Amino acid sequence: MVETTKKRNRVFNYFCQDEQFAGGVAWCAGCPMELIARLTPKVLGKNMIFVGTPGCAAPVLHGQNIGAWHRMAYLASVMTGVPSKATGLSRYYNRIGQDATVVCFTGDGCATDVGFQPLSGAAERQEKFIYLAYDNEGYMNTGNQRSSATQIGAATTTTPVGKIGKGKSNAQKNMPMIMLMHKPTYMATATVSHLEDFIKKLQKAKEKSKEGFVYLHLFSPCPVGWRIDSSKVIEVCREAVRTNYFPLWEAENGKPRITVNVANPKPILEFTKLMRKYSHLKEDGLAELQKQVDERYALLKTLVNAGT
Ligand SMILES: Cc1ncc(C[n+]2csc(CCOP(=O)(O)OP(=O)(O)O)c2C)c(N)n1
Ligand code: SF4
Ligand SMILES: [Mg+2]
Repeated sequence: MVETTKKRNRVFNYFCQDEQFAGGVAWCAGCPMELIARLTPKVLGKNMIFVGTPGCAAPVLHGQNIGAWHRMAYLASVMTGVPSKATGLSRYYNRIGQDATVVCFTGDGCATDVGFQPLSGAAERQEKFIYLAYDNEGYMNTGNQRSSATQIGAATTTTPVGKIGKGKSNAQKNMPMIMLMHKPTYMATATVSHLEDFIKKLQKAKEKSKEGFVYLHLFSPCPVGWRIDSSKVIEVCREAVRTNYFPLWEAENGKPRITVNVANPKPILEFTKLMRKYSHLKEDGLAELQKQVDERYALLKTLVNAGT
């Protein structure tokens, strides 16, 4: 109990300090990406530069007309070039000896599809910056189209549910695992229901980005596209962890470790019932989704146990 209170106070303290964003910004009510964006500079400190791409983060990170929504340095990039821009920036600051933490802040569509090649290249070269992908499992800013991060069975505007369509017919690309195979200096998955865990990972990310490439994969459900009540978004994140839909783990130099152990994972229905994205799934659809979740978790456990 005392430990839990201490943890809550540590998180609370972070939220009270040095707010870099305006009080009200143009993100939808309940969007966890806002929480991720607000918390990141509080932990990483002021010497950070956001490099962003078109997507839901952009309207606020870019600013509107001549007004800014935040006080940080920001560089806008095309979706295909964000790690290349970050490479130039971080190399330049290293060359002149100036302390700077360069953070790519992109959606899953950019990370897993449109901008994957330069991300893979930067990871392979061990460029010294942080790549943070907020994963809302689709192209949300353009109208909830499926991306390769969209999970099997999910209803989106390009995988609709009707007489013929039954949601996405193939499984989600296992992006954290793909990035693990690049052996980044540090990588982690995180979400906003477990802020203490996220904060520790951000602190480690900052330190490790001085040595090489860092990848952070943030589970960030979209209340609009997933059709979740705004007040239930944190619960959705928590249930994603408790069902192993989104396990929380980290890896240093390719060696994975689970950071939040779930002793008795709940069935996937406890997660899917909180949103309309999966509300059409019957027994067979849920079984297929459960199979995906179990297979992925088993793979992760095998790699953890092998000390890969
Ligand atoms: C090369 C390229 N392709 C397509 C687009 C159109 N586009 C703008 S925002 C966006 C959605 C990006 O999705 P994601 O990266 O997942 O971010 P989200 O909108 O979900 O926050 C797309 C496809 C673009 N700007 N550039
Ligand atoms: S559409 Fe979804 S991801 Fe985009 S800002 Fe709104 S809630 Fe967030
Ligand atoms: Mg997205």
